[in-house]
Amino acid sequence: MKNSHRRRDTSGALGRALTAAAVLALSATIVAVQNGAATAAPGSPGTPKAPVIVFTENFENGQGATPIVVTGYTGAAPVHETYTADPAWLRNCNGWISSQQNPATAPAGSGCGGWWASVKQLSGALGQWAGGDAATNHAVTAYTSADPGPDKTQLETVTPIDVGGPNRFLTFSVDAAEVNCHGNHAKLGFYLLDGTTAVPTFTTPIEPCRESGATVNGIPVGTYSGDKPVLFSGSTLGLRLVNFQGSGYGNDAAYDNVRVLDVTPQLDVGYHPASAKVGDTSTLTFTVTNTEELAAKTGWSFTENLPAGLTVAAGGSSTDCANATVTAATGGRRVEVTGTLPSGKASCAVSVNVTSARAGVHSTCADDLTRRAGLNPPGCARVRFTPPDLVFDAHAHGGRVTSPLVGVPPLAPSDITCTATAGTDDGTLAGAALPGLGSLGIVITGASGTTDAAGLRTATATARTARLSLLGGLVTADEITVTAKAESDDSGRVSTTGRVDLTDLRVNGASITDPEVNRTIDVPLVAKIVINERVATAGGDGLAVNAVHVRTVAGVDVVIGHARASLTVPGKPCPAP
Ligand SMILES: [Ca+2]
Ligand SMILES: [Ca+2]
Repeated sequence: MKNSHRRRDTSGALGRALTAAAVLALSATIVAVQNGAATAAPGSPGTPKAPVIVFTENFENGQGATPIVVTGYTGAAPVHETYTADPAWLRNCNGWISSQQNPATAPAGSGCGGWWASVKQLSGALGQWAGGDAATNHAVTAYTSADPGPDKTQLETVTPIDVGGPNRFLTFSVDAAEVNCHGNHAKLGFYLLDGTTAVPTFTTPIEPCRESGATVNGIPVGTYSGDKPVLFSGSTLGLRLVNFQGSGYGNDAAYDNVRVLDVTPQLDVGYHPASAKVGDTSTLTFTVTNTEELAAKTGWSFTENLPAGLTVAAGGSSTDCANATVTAATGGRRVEVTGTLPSGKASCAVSVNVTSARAGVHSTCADDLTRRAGLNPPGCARVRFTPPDLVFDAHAHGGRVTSPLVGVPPLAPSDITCTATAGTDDGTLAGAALPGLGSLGIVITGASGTTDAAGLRTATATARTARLSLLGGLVTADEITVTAKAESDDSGRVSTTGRVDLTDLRVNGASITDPEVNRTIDVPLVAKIVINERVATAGGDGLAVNAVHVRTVAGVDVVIGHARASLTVPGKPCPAP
């Protein structure tokens, strides 16, 4: 981790967050974490939110005018944090929580002697720097009236701090001050402890004398925070401060307002468009939104399982995240992503095209993430895939004649002709003579195109013809009803059905009931007669049904009871009759 040694910048986002942090009570912030309310809420992709304070220690709990050594200090509820230190940092004027409130005389045996006034001034300068009261602020001081030796632990937490869950991005900040900069400088290194593993928050130690945010009463002070947060794997952490400076010549410093901030980016999910036709694509966008300090967040990752019914569409994925790897196989349901938010970037996104072969509503929520590291969980996003808007075509008539001499056009026709909008048509006829062929009674026909609540479409045609007599009684019936229907399912597939109902049909003296499809009767030297004739139309997306089809040897073609229906995709030619 790189150390920023940032100068305090109260105009920046982190500055504001830290300023806000300074006025928050320790107990309030930790309660928020334990309630699980510390993580940022989803729902505002691209708009960074403030870091969440996981831990803050101002060394004020129960403090008054009497100085104590830091190992005797207990932090505020509910954590009641306590601290240890190497013995070298608890003697020779080291380890005192001091304040300008303290008596003028150094504590007995402290080793501070005549430096005590300077020790107290460090605490006052830090109080003024943090916007508090210089007269009452307490800070942990170390004036090294002897050599402490290098690389020793100056402070370490005893009670693990709950950070709300594993795999969080954490960063750290501390206020520090130092005097006697002509001597050797304190070199402070802070570590986050993951169990026994010490994760450094710096690459070069903090030296307030070398890089300060300001001077207060001649004392260099600053707020120092990591600019490259750590992806911390544990659910609890400890803190350790090591001073690499072994000399007691100089090395006279103090620190206050130790903070751990959760700067985990927020993951959001969204589908655009939110509604698409079956077979078309919608884009599932994962937005990773930084926290307000906009520090780099390196190596977050997640694995998303698409809801059942959705698959990755051709065209794959795209991202503007840094160092990103997106694995999303076309036709698959798994999306695996790793990436980085570069420093200064408010958000980045990963987009994956998805499609569905069937109509339906699909939701993507936090539970669909089988793996998530370094990201706050998303809310839910929904996408609807709707059936295609198929074109209705439906026609019915009671009968028609074509012949070399004179024909009869369709009787009582009903026609819905290749229209995208639902509608109906109907026709009636009291009766008709077919010249030289016979007669028929009342004819009632209907054609319709309908769309149900789920968007599924149906084209229907039906014709009813009564009191049929053809060819001198060769073909007679009381009533003939024919129906053709084309229906779409939620994938846009079309199925067809046909039906012929006959009441007392007689052909050449024989009674015919429940005829199979294309039942053919040959009357030699007179005619060929097909009952329940079926012809596929529209490439299989439609069906034509003739109840009775007579072809005479003289070349006369008679159809009694015709219905045909189809559903076709827009732009295709209208099916031929
Ligand atoms: Ca303090
Ligand atoms: Ca010293």
